[in-house]
Amino acid sequence: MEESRLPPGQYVPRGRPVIHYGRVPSFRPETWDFRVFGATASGEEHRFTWTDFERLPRTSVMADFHCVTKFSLMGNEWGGVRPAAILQAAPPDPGVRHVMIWAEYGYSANLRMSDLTAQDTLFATEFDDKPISPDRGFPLRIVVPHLYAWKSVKWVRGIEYLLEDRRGFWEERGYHNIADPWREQRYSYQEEPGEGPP
Ligand SMILES: Nc1nc2c(c(=O)[nH]1)N[C@H]1C(S)=C(S)[C@@H](COP(=O)(O)O)O[C@H]1N2
Ligand SMILES: [Mo]
Repeated sequence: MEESRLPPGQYVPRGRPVIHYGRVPSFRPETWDFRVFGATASGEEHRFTWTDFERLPRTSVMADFHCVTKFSLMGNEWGGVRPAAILQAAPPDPGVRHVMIWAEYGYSANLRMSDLTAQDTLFATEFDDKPISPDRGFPLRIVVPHLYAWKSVKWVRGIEYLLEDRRGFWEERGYHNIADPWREQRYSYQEEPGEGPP
């Protein structure tokens, strides 16, 4: 593996580990929805059904992915929907600089708007040209390859637009608010002033 592709302190494991907290949820297309709420431009919540979601324009992203426990998965191909398509269909208030990505069972991760709109960030429904497997986030996960992988929330169910930054599940439990693997931003004690909410 090219060394330049591996952030400091990371290694390439054998196989492709799957990890998450809690159990794998089941998917029911009739009841599944994707909610966009919080500081929307209209003040209203937007709701996408699975059918609505499937109609959004699609693209693919090839990217590596770095877990804070130090393994990296290299060269993954994801297919899905760019966050821009959702921001367009359900626009945020102009003051929104942060979002919370919400998943089944209340798992969450916060992102800066600039990380959500980064060119490699994707709401993925496919992994290596097949629907994502249930344990990797079926039917929908976000991939944010330029941040540690706990921000790549599996089983996503919505976005909350935030006027002020707020910590997600692992960010509240001692992990870094920004989580850039190239700067080894692993833990919240490493945060510089301005990198996280008080
Ligand atoms: N909903 C949810 N998403 C999650 C997690 C989780 O516990 N719940 N774990 C995160 C962590 S810590 C990692 S490393 C990646 C692992 O993704 P993988 O199982 O596809 O390797 O998923 C992330 N997304
Ligand atoms: Mo992780």
